[in-house]
Amino acid sequence: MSDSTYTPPEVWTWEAPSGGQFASINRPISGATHDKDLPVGQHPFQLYSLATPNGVKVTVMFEELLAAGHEAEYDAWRIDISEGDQFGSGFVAVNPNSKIPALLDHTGDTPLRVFESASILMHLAEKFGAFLPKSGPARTETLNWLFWQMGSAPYLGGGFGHFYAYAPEKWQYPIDRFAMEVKRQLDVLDRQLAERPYIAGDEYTIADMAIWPWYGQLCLGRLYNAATFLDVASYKHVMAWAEKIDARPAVKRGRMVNRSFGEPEMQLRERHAASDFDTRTQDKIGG
Ligand SMILES: N[C@@H](CCC(=O)N[C@@H](CS)C(=O)NCC(=O)O)C(=O)O
Repeated sequence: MSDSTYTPPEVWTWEAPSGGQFASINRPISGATHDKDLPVGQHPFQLYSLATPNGVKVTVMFEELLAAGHEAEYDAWRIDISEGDQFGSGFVAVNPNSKIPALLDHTGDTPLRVFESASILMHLAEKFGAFLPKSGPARTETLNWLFWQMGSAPYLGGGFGHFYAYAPEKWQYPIDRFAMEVKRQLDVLDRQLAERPYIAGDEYTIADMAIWPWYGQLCLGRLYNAATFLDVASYKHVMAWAEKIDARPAVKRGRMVNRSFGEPEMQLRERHAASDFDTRTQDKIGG
């Protein structure tokens, strides 16, 4: 537990859990804690994930690829990070960093592991020639924003979200620090979106798919219950873009995959076929 009188020891040691949501899964070491193989389904792409913003990036990409007519059928298996599934030996073999999302691509001679959500988005975009311009300034600008997201969102999630919503107490110093940074980032996006319909230009790309689950859903009031606190309504261009992307059918489906919270009709805990959206949501199968 930290307070203003805390003096860091010379060498940090791992003591009692620090409290707050997710304290039980935080560890200072990497690697597997238990033996557990991953399930493998029938499709070329095996996704191991959860419907957090980082997970939603990839399920939206798969659903957009399928909607555009690409042969991107996939099995999506739910990794329950609150239960420590990310520390099973099979998962660690696919992502040594023990974070969702992780993908096994079985389309080649040997299964190829792909981890880090931006790496997965790029891998799929290049494989199918979709949602990433092939060359030139438009490609560079798309990658600029894709990597902007990867560098920026930890301030939103691990910084602001952690201290505003999950920490065991409310401390003004970290909340001020990260609220200021998140508002600055929203302003960056707002100025960019004032000039163009999508984040990297005229086309909907993997940059939108990476940024929307975080900043779009924050503006739609779905993250940390912080929309009023951050006055998201004042970022009018981000707001309009967030609503436009939210209205895409593939985005709605992508949000449902590997989801185990919220309205039962929005929860498709595992996805193995397109028909699962009609027949296997939690309101239909219960349990
Ligand atoms: N930079 C990674 C971040 C992934 C990440 O932080 N995933 C979280 C869920 S959103 C996770 O798996 N957390 C489990 C843990 O920290 O043990 C990516 O974009 O793929």
